[in-house]
Amino acid sequence: MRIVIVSNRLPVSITKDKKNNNKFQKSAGGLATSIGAYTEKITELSYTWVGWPGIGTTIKSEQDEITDSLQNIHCYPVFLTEKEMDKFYLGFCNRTIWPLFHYFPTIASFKKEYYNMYKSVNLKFAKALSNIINENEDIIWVHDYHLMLLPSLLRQSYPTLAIGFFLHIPFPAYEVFQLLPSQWRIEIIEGLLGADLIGFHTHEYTDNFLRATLRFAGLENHLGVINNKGRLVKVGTHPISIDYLKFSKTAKSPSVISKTQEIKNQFKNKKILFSVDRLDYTKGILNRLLGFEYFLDKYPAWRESITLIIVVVPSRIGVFHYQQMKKQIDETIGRINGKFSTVEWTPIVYKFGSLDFENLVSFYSASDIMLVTPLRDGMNLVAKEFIASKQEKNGVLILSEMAGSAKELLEALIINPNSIEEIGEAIKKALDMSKEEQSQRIEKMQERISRYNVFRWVSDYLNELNKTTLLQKQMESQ
Ligand code: GDG
Repeated sequence: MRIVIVSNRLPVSITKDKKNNNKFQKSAGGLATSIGAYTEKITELSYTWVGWPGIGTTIKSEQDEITDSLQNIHCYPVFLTEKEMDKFYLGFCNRTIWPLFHYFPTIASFKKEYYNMYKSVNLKFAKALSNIINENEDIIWVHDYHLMLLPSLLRQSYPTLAIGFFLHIPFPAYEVFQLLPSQWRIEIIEGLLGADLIGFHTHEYTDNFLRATLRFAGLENHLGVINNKGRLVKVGTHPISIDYLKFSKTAKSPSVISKTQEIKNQFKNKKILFSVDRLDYTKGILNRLLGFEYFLDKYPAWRESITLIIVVVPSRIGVFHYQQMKKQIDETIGRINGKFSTVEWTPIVYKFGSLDFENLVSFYSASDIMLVTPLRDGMNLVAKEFIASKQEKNGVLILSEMAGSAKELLEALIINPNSIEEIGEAIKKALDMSKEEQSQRIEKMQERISRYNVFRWVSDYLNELNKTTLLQKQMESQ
């Protein structure tokens, strides 16, 4: 049995070094981190990862060379041209689906040329997969909103192939999904229904999808199972998790312990607030900054005794709303620092770039308060990673109720990110929380994440997929 993981991007990107040689670089983001943790750890796993390698070459000999070198690391490339990336990735994926599914309909663009390219790139993936699929031995696991038409495209050629689909972002409420032109929304639902199992992070997203399926495709479900013209499709909730041990062990390693201490020494006698996200308007970075400003205004005694360290990782810079968000973040940080800074103290320390893994864990470990304030987020792994890194069981997580992870991390201080006041008051509450309470809350969350880690997530998902295909076989033999 082989698992074929399909996602828009491979877990590595290829770039050119100075001598024009191919260089592999690990891809960032939630999908690569979570599935990557699984493929790295389960060494006996037979798998191939299919996706875009981050390079737009159209020269056949270069493509062959890249295909060969990727084979050694279980990857198979789908080459996308600049035009495809522009209209498919920056267009339909990130200007239509991403804003709409995160409840930003006013900035969603509904251009037909984007959708047409989305269809053609999904078809390109189906064709690329046909070069490697073995219908009787492979399990295909398609990931995320870039490839929602792919399950049914595969199903047309492979009636008995086991196909799973997982959506990493929210599936929106019926009224929001309805904003998609009628032909597109029905094609997307039918596209997904080509899978045997469709997974979501939370019950809300699952219910939203089932309702959309009923309203737009007229298909009812029984306990999450849909009978799609004689083929069973299971729709289920599978909240993604993290490699808990990787974070907890790293946090206890000598080099991270010493880096953690360095950070604490650098911000001596100050409480450290920390946040890290990809640059994205869904992550609520501006609200977080304004919440911190509210706090400093309302509780002046805390000035000079607290620092917010904010890391923003560059992402989708080609999309206008991301450039605009970057500008607003820069300006707001400048304004707040200008308003409160003294000769000895800068309230916000800002890095636009990424941290290596050890540094990331050291910052999680050194911080007193973690701010996770998305306006909408499928799950949010950062919140879980912070908890796993807190091996001293000190610190407080402030978490938006709009993140899927708020359904599991019940002991966090849950806030509504649209309320600047709620964010500011939560900071105060976190600072006032006793050490005992911090530790009790963290322990409960750690217990949950360590039990339901990313390995459980993958195995539960694949078991469920297996059960659904068996049920289908039973039904056919009756
Ligand atoms: C999508 C959904 C869902 C970030 N900065 C650095 C860094 N990261 C890593 C984090 C974390 C990942 O990137 C981000 O994952 P999130 O889940 O927080 O967010 P998205 O990228 O938007 O992911 C999300 C996820 O898919 C999985 O289903 O949870 O809702 O939007 O792992 O650690 N890693 C390093 N340096 C950084 O500076 N090393």
